[in-house]
Amino acid sequence: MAALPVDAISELSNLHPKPEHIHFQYGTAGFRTLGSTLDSVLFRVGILAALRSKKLDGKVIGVMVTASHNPEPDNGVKLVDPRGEMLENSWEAHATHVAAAPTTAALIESLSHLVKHAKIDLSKPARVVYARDTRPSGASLVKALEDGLKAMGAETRDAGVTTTPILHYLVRCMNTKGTKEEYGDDSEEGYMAKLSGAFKKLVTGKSALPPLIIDCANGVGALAATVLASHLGETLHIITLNDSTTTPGALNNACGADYVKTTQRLPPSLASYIQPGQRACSLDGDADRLMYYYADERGVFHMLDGDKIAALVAAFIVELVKGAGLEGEINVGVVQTAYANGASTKYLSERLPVKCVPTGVKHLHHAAEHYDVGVYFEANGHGTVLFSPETQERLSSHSPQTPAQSTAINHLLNLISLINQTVGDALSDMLLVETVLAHKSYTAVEWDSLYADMPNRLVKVVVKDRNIFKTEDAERRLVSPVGLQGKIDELVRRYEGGRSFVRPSGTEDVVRVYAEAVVKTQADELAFRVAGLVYDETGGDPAKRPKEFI
Ligand code: G16
Repeated sequence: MAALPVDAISELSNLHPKPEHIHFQYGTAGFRTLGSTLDSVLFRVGILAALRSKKLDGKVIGVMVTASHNPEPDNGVKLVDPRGEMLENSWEAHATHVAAAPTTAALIESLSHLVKHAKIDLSKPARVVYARDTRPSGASLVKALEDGLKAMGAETRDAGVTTTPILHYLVRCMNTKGTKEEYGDDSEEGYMAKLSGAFKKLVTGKSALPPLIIDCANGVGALAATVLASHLGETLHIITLNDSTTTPGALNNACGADYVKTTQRLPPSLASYIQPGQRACSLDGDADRLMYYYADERGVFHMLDGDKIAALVAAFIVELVKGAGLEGEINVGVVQTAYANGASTKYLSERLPVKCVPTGVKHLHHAAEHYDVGVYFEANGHGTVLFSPETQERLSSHSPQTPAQSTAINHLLNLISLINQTVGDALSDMLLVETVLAHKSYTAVEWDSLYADMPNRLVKVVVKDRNIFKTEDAERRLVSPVGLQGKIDELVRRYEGGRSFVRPSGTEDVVRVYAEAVVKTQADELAFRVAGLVYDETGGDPAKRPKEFI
């Protein structure tokens, strides 16, 4: 029976000591905090990735070094399971425990406990693929990760600087190579060829769309979007902006999907490029989120967020399923979170089954797996579409009765190749949106008119300890601090069409407040009032109370 390589771990662990007084926690999307504090975490994640691979009989595990939408000084790391999905829930607690060990001796003890508790056969091989985004802190954090992998004697592959969704794609490809579930060629080139090939087939015979502006958030998406553009050639004219990946401080700064969603504004850097009615989109720092938008003739900004993408895509897939003669046999459903705009939930639930789950792709992904075709999108633009294995099989083996049915089935099969089913993927989602727009001959304005958003506002509140905030009912209600939800309910009642909820962020050290109301000024007021309640209730320093909190 093989044992933990205690000597190698100890020797290398001493080079990566845990900083005192920092509590690392595996949150919504892995560990995420100031990059300069994460060295020990990366070393330990290397060990964890190897153990997870051993536990799964040598399947390839992914490690992505990124802090996605967060500002440049932040960084983070998350583990990717063999099918390209997020790390299994039960291992998040193991990861937190291992990262918390204060000393090398405590680390060995924590790892030994994990090996025993999870019944890991250490004689199995460990195979890990890893990548990072363009953050300046990434390179040294990868070195720490490599030390952890080395301590465990893992077989490794460095996928270099690439997007989060490409890393997820690689994991799935490597694990399915040579099987009947083969997902694609396990290279960035394979990813580009798969997506662009499917897109070209889907838009054959459709009128070319006007040029699309992509705001790359000055992140790794700029590199991938440029390669994709060359693969697409004439099929889709792409203009990439905000592609300064080496300019210090530029990443996600006044640009990117999160900026657009939270400020509900055009990135200022796009203002001189975008024509009235022209559609544009923003990626986030690691290209797993996507926001579309346009400015109208009067210069008024209109956002086409994850909810609008879900509405567009779900309706298109339902139409194709009907066209294929499979209505009633293949059921399409949608998964959202509490952040979904009330108008989108109303629009979608009048047409399809809709489920609400807590924030985090991992929750949406698992809920979407319960449908034959599960469309999941967070309002922030993070999402994808899942086709169950049975549905894929049924589509491949179905004999169409008419040429129209045959066309619809081909479109569905090509969509399966176009969509990155491992995780939300801004570039794949972008091609999906472009496909639907081309098929429906929609402009951004027509797409926007599917339903009118309820005015809404998202506010961040910095509190002493966000861990005291506990929620229930898919994060729509607070159970702790006790009594606060009652006060929020009391406020919400005073606003027409009012809705508001409070939850701790899993990626930033803040509490998020969301509010909706029939009138925009009322939505803003409700959000700031609730934010004020949160701030005061939790003992915020009155001198530092943001002045907009009413
Ligand atoms: C991550 C998660 C998303 C989540 C977002 C914000 O996105 O993958 O599912 O919506 O964080 O989470 P929170 O409100 O808990 O901070 P990303 O793009 O930052 O990796």
